[in-house]
Amino acid sequence: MARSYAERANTHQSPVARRLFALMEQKQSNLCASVDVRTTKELLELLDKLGPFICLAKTHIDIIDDFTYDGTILPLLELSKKHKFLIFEDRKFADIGNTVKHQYQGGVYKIAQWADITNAHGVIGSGIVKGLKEAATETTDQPRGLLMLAELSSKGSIAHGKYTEETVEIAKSDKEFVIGFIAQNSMGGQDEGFDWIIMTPGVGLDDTGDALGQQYRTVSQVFSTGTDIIIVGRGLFGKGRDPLKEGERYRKAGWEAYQNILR
Ligand code: 5IU
Repeated sequence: MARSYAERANTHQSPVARRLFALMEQKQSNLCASVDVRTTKELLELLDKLGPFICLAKTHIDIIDDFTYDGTILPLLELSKKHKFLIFEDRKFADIGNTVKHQYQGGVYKIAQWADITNAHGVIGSGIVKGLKEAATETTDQPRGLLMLAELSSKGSIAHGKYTEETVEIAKSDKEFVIGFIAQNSMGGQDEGFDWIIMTPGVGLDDTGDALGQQYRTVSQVFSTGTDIIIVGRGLFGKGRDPLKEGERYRKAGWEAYQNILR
């Protein structure tokens, strides 16, 4: 039987994961909004609407045309406090430890300063976890968490089988910093003392995919294969959709699916 978010909020090794589970329980939400929009105004307006329904906001900060730290990040952090959600920058780091350390800390975006969670590909080996952990520790005393990319939702993805298994091995290299996976299935680990969080993109209640290789499964389908958090983008705010209505619809669907697996 699945363990409750409330229980995991008490026992997880990572302070970020504990905070996330506590928020999920409090807001009755396992919904992560993926807000792939191009302007600061759209980003902030959308998250102000979706805020009450989500536990996590997933950003691609490098697609914001008018990005500035003060104009984009400071109000984003205000919104995360106002609505009580964490921030996940979907950066998908994929270089040697020394390089990702600079990419996480520096440049224009300074991700380690503001994102509670980020993610990385396993292709590089465990040096990537070490490099990112060093960057987080040097940058802030706020807790930070990393997700490894174990499986993808897109058609023809080559991340499966041995690649996924090796990525899971890399995740084991840091029990406190690596909090889980972006994946389509459970990655196990419980019998070895890991409490990995599975976050799943490619979730849609009305569509089966898009023209560029995205594939959607429903909320109940992804919970049946071990998801903890559903990542939803265009299902919440795509053309003709009302984020207030869809936010509550996906929150409710996610919460009901979670309660069903607890039974
Ligand atoms: N995303 C995926 N699938 C993946 C990975 C990331 O869709 O396997 I890894 C990202 C891309 C986008 C969001 O930011 O999740 C999904 O958006 P839509 O729900 O609009 O398709």
